[in-house]
Amino acid sequence: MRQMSRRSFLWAAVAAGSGYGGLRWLNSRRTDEGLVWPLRRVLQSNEEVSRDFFSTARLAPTFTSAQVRPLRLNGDIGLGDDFEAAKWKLAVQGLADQDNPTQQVTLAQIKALPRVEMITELKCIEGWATVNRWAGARLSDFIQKFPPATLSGGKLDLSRPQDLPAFVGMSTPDEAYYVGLEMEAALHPQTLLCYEMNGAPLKPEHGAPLRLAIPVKYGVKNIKRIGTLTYTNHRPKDYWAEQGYDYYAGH
Ligand SMILES: Nc1nc2c(c(=O)[nH]1)N[C@H]1C(S)=C(S)[C@@H](COP(=O)(O)O)O[C@H]1N2
Ligand SMILES: [Mo]
Repeated sequence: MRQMSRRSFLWAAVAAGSGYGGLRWLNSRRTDEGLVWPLRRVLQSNEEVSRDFFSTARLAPTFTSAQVRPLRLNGDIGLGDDFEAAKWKLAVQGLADQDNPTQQVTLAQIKALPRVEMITELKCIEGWATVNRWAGARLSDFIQKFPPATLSGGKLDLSRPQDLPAFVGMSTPDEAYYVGLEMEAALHPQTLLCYEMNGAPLKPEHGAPLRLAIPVKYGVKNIKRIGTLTYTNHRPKDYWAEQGYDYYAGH
């Protein structure tokens, strides 16, 4: 609530300032990463406010089975035909293992992690939303099983987030679509590496063999057909952020 009212306040401040002639002023400002700078600043302060209040205990709303909607399809960047699902492995980079910082993880290894189901909303920045049933492994369980190199060089301890790499980056196997996530979003209990949607194996157009479901973020971050997963301290590149959308993309 606090986050929402603070956010509404920021937008209201912009709206008030952009009344008569204000919009023309706004639109003629220098752009910063594809967006006029005053709006970019607002997104950045929203991000700071959201990150301050973000907690892995704050859950996105969940729904009942009766509220699940038929699959809705959007976005096929990085889902080209030149792909053999049977040969797929997830390339994981930035691992703690000094000798093998990059490893190939199989779907069987991901399915061996505790299976979690959730019914949550996928909200697209285009303005629509749908309710899906997801099944997969928590990304936090994956991170425990395939731990990143820590900053101290010591053993992974999730209660010391300051010792973890700050981000997780993911991209499609062809690297045409890619997203960056703050580590706290990656560790959120509703952030799942999914192999099923609405009770059936994931379909190719929805990202088979493995996609992300992250209901604390907009649809853009729910990357389909994950090919690589990278633990890093550098903010990973993000396809839609490069087009001028909010990098944080939380709601
Ligand atoms: N690889 C890939 N993942 C993607 C996209 C994309 O174009 N390519 N589009 C995103 C967007 S904008 C949305 S809204 C969701 C839609 O997921 P769905 O098609 O399973 O409903 O996928 C996201 N993941
Ligand atoms: Mo979207």
